[in-house]
Amino acid sequence: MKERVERILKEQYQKGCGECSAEEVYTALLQAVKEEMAARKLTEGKKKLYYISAEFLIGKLLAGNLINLGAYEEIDTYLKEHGFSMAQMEELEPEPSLGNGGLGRLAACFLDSIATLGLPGDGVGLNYHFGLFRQRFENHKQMEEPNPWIEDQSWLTKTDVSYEVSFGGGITVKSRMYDIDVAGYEAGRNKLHLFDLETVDEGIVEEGIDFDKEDVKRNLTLFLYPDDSDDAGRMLRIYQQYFMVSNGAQLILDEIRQKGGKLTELPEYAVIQINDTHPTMVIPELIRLLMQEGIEQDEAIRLVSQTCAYTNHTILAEALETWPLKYLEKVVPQLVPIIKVLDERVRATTKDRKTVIIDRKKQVHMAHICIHYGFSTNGVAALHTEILKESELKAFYKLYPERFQNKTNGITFRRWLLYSNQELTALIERLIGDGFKRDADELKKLAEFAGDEQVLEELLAIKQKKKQDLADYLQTKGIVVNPASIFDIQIKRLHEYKRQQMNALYLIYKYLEIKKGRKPSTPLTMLFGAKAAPAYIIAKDIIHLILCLQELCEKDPEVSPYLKVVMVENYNVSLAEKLIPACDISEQISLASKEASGTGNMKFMLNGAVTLGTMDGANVEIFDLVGRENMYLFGESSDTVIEHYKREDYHPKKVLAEDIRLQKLVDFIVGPELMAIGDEENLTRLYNEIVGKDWFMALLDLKDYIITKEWALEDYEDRKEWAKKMLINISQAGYFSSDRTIAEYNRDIWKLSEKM
Ligand code: 26Q
Repeated sequence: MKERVERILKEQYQKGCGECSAEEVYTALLQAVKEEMAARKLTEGKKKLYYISAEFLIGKLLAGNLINLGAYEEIDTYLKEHGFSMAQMEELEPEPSLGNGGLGRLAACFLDSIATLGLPGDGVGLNYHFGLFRQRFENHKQMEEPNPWIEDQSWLTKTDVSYEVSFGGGITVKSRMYDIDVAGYEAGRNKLHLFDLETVDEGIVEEGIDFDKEDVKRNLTLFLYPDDSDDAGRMLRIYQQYFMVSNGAQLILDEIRQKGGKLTELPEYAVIQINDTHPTMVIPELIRLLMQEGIEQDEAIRLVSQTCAYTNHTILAEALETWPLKYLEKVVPQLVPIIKVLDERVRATTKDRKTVIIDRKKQVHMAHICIHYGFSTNGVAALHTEILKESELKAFYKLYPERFQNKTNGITFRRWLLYSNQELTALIERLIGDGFKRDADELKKLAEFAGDEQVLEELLAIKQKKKQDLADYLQTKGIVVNPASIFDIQIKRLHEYKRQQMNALYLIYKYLEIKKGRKPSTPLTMLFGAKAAPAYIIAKDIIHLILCLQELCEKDPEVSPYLKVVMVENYNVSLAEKLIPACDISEQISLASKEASGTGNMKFMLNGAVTLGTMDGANVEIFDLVGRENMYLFGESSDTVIEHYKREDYHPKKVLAEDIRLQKLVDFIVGPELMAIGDEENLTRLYNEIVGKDWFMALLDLKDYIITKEWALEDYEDRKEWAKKMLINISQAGYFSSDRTIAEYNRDIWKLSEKM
């Protein structure tokens, strides 16, 4: 790799590494890595997986690619020899934020594991010119800015693949496919195909992004849509989705023909994993294309149904996509007759109107298409899948019990351990050898060292080092944190169900305790990172509250030595890589039944944080693995919560009336201290929401949350016992390797042969 870099520097700048600028070295590195990857053999097989997703939150790629190519250390040393560093290179790399959060990041982890396991499988998505907005804070409020990431030199490689895609109103566009190579860890190579339009015009951003039909050619792949149910009616999103799936479908059929296959053999050549409902239209689109090739409708439907599998990532009713039939008639009129046929078939075979595709209000239920016309439906954690089967999708489960299965999410250990926590990786390797890098289950061997004081000391020393690293990094952004304090971290999209507001109420509790003179033995630093969808008013009010609390603590000399609040700006993958290894307490506090899985919870566990959480999503599985001793559980169960919703018997006012202390915490939101810092409108609106509605029941669990968190903070004082908990968490984290998840997808759904 070093030689490649040298050669490129010579060719392009006629200089050696020592005489080049950091930017020049970065550009050469990028090219060298691309060359090295291109030289790797592509993983091939008769049958291929197409993981189709509106989001791939790949994050920066340089370091991860170097690790997977086995060249990280070589380049690290090489850079140091010439007065540069990897950290410096990473700062120069723009982060592609081509996803909102969990679902997009999961897709990226999956690509890594698919390549690593040597499975023939490519990603198919869109090449958004601007990723998720950049977040900035001004007057304690979130501001959104465009977030470009494509530079002259980037990971994208332009291909000569191009297709025509037609929309209603006589609009036809020509696509262009760009590829990003995905190298497996010490093995294999696959591709991420991102489709784009050459006519997209970044210049129109200043004029706003409001969509106008005439402008589809200039607008189509300009922006990633924020996860924002209020905005879900936006027509451009349907244009984007259809553009993605039509290109994907054409690519799949082309690749079958290139292999000499017949289109009637579709299920033998392709399996399509539909990542949430966003790519649903691939089903009617493929049926349409097959019929165009002369295949009978019945046969086309059968072939497509045997090829498509669907993953559900949410049970939030408001997030399940339904589109007015009118919109589809306008954007994709060619699909409407097919969707109607699919609906009629459902009506002819089942009496249960809950499963129809087009409902009485002429709304098209995208998930219903996927379940009826796919061969597999899966949830993303054990509890989530149970809830799908027993309540949310019960009517479907009755129809097709054999199609439902669970695939608990996972994360790639290459990024979330080997790269982001090299110190911990080195310790593990010294203790149990390097087998865990290929077989994450081997981490279990670490449990043997639970009584080894020396190992526990080393573990604590590594955590301290990562906390210091984070403190040093934050210092460069003008933020001072005390590395001797407890780092308690909640980083994830801002959503009421994730209950950052409950954490903020704890903060108020702690602030008031300290004011009363009850000072903690070890100071506490509460770190937050979260973007709110631009139109999600209450989410933005919660950010406002946290930023006001940040200032309140900061400016109060009685409090600031003991309690520090930091909400980092523009939380993204790169920040996660710095925050997670430094965490002591991982906040996973969603309302039970609402978080499908969570994957941050797994990343924290792997890095030796102890979870403070509810019995929700994959927390349940973490609990099963580590037990009561090594996790702090609180809150009502999903059964209780679901009952409350059914009976409509949860009232925040009742909870507050029963406990005056909770009332005091909530009142603080609109008290003089915060009103002096923040905005009356925002604080009052949030107060009214919590007191009057509290749809995600933050107050239901608040008391238990406070008690449990206090208990965790107390336990932290016994450093040896705490270190033991850290060790047990790491030792049990192997289950959450995405290699395990992908092996299960392949065993139960895709059935690809590992090598041809
Ligand atoms: C929908 C309509 C219009 C615009 C945007 C959207 C939209 C976009 C993204 C709706 C949802 C999403 C993303 C959902 C998501 O990230 N879900 C998370 O998926 C993770 C991976 O399975 C789980 O771990 C999380 O629990 C789940 O919340």
